[in-house]
Amino acid sequence: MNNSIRFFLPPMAFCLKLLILVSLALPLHAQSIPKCSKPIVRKEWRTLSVTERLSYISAVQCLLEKPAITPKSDMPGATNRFEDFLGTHITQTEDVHFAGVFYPWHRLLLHAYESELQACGYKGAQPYWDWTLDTSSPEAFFNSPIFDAKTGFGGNGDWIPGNSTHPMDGMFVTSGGIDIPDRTGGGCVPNGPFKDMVIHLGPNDSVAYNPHCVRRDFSPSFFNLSSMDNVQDGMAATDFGTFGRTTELTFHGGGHLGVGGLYGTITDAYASPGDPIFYLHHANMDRAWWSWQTRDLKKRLEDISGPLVRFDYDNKVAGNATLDTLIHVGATVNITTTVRDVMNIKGGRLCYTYDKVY
Ligand SMILES: *[C@@H]1O[C@H](CO)[C@@H](O)[C@H](O)[C@H]1NC(C)=O
Ligand SMILES: *[C@@H]1O[C@H](CO)[C@@H](O)[C@H](O)[C@H]1NC(C)=O
Ligand SMILES: *[C@@H]1O[C@H](CO)[C@@H](O)[C@H](O)[C@H]1NC(C)=O
Ligand SMILES: *[C@@H]1O[C@H](CO)[C@@H](O)[C@H](O)[C@H]1NC(C)=O
Ligand SMILES: *[C@@H]1O[C@H](CO)[C@@H](O)[C@H](O)[C@H]1NC(C)=O
Ligand SMILES: [Cu+2]
Repeated sequence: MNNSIRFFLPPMAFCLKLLILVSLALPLHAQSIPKCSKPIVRKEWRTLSVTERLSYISAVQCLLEKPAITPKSDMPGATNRFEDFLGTHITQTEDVHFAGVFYPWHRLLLHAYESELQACGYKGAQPYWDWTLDTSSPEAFFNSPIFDAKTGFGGNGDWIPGNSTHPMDGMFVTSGGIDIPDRTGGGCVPNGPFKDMVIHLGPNDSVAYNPHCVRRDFSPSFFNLSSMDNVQDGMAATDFGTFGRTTELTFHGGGHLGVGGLYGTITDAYASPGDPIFYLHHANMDRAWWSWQTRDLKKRLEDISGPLVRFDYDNKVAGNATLDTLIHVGATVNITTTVRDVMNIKGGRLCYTYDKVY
């Protein structure tokens, strides 16, 4: 040590200062990533108190009453804040399904929706619907607390005849041509806080102004795709590509086709977020992904793949999604970020967790 340094710092103090500098440097570095010390906890719908359930429902109704932010020139039909989210799903459907960003994109959408509910005074976290609690029988499914007429989202629609090749006059087949032999409904939401709820975008990929009711068409055998067997099968996947590709068809399909059948809103590949249940279904999708991630967290916080172009699993058209692939949710929140930014639900822009994992 030379004399000039010794002049300012006696040797002992110099060592101390080094120690302080080193110990400061570590937390400073960590601080550059926003800290998530108190994640909000997402819980299963039926485990919320009645008051909590009603406050969630009120917040959704608040979104339905707030004016849309999306410009009419982009989306002539978008009429309220709830439909800003519906619209961003409609316009991006073909980029974010059967593609690598399927799970990350929906994680971002759910986070944005959850924040918007909180801006409406909701104090909790986005609840999820664990379908595996309801697949044991058709009765269990029909009587799920999620469909409760007072403390839930209302039940099945009235019976409307028809099939995929011969729908009833004036009815739009939302299932994309899939026939649903054991469907049971098709009518508008018959009861509960969302009775006869009207959306103004859709069906299918239309963002024109088209008021129509939200429909349900319960189909027990399709709902069974969301069974615990299929969840366990997904959990057994050893890489994200297999996990994503398999489960988008199995338990993801179960929630959509089981509740939406042939005519229902949530069956619609584009306009499914027109049914408020969509967000509880997709919260459980996100929980399934997180459950899978936590089984080998260090590795799976970075494991992403799957085609950039939908259905291009053999990469004939383009490559795979990576951590640097951009995802976007607009216009309500207008977030553009990378897949990397949503890999960890307790880091980056996200700060939530689940009370239970699979
Ligand atoms: C799902 O399948 C099981 C086994 O076949 C059956 O017992 C059960 O009733 C089915 N559940 C529904 C909702 O149809
Ligand atoms: C659909 O309905 C039409 C008219 O009732 C019937 O002729 C046809 O066989 C049905 N198709 C299927 C696949 O059930
Ligand atoms: C839904 O929209 C897609 C994309 O424009 C189109 O290919 C498909 O034919 C539409 N489906 C129906 C039933 O109109
Ligand atoms: C894309 O990801 C899949 C797994 O999802 C993998 O099998 C395939 O090799 C990857 N393709 C490229 C070009 O990296
Ligand atoms: C969204 O944000 C981007 C910049 O991040 C901006 O260019 C764009 O105009 C914004 N869009 C809307 C609808 O606000
Ligand atoms: Cu979707």
